[in-house]
Amino acid sequence: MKLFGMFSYIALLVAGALAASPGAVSAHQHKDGDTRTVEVVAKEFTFEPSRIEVAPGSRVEIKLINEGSLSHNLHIAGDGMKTETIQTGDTDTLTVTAPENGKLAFFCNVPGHKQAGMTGEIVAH
Ligand SMILES: [Cu+2]
Repeated sequence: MKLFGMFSYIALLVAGALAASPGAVSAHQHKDGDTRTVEVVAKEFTFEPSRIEVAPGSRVEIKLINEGSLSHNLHIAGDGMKTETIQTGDTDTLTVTAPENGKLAFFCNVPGHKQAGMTGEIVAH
């Protein structure tokens, strides 16, 4: 029974590896069970949490909540994905696909905020 379970697991891994080749995007869509929502609180001048650990290739919905007194947003470095700039008490969501390994850096692009410490990272591992 235990052995059979292991074979099933290996079969799933092999199936996943085959599916991942050219159709990487659709393979990830099959992992919808991996999509999770992470609430990130923005304040002056931090994101909490500033480090979000996710499964490689999984989809993560980031729900940005502004609990500060200034406007904030969340930009993914390098790929142009971002939330709206939101006011105190507002929220906005952004869905990102985690890298297969490595990390995605993010920051608030309201002038001066990144420099003041509003940075974070989504780490796949
Ligand atoms: Cu900000």
